[in-house]
Amino acid sequence: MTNNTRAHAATKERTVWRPRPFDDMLQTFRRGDPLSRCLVMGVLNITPDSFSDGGRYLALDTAVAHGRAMADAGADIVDVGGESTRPGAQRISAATELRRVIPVVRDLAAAGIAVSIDTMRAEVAMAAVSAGAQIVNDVSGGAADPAMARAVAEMHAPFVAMHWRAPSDVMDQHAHYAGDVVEAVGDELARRIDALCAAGVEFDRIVVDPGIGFAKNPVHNWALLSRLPEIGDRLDRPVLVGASRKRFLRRAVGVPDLDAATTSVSALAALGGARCVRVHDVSGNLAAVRVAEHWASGARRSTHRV
Ligand code: PMM
Repeated sequence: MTNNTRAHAATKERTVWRPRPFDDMLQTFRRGDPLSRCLVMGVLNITPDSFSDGGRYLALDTAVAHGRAMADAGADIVDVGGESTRPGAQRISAATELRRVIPVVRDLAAAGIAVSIDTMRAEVAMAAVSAGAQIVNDVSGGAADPAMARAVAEMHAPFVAMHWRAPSDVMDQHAHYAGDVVEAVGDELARRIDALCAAGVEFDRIVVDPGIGFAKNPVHNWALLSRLPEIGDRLDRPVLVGASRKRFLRRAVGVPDLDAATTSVSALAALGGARCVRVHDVSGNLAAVRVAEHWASGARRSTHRV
């Protein structure tokens, strides 16, 4: 390769066009436009022990192939995570997390795919954004790492702040709410948003998540899902829902294949105003949110003459 062709290849790599679905969604939300289609975020866990896909994508080529396959199936965003947060999971080192996620983020972003980084560490978030990630998805909402809020503020990245009370190894001990769980989660998320904004994070770039399955029992999860509009209205922020294949669904539906239950939740969540669902089965959930989109626009149109 000559110096010229090398420079040309480098320029091409830098200028690869990448959709920015989260920014578009945040803008739509800011303008108060009617709900556009709920986004579909595909889950890519590069971990040995996540409860659904643990161990399947530890090799770089299989991880990248699965990320690409989800994008081909219609995922708006691929969410790359290197640390399991299943109940009981122990923390891993930053070095291990970086080694797992950064090459995958780099390859998917270079392929023009919108990537989010699922991490509780500022160091990992910054490295992932440098490698091409557009969104920081933190299950602790910035509470696990005191450096996260400043890092997000400096990077101007959209930030998913999930409701979280404690690390995964002890979170089940924190599934107690004195009063109404929906009010409590709303209050705790409101305090988290205040802390993030005090550290410089732009309010307009925050997306909230009720944290299904995190320090919640099934009753809490169903209350939060069935009252999503209250959470979004109370916080004046778009809502993301991550219920895919989670334990409480198995108990509720009583069948081992949880993708059908997840797609039902996605359709109902989208009708309840969720702006993004984080899921394993992209095509099924894309169909679900498209049905919800038509359902909602059918309801709007039926009040006018067509
Ligand atoms: N759940 C998991 C991991 N990351 N991120 C957000 N924003 N919301 C979630 O509910 C969420 C998340 C754990 O589930 P997994 O093991 O299937 O990734």
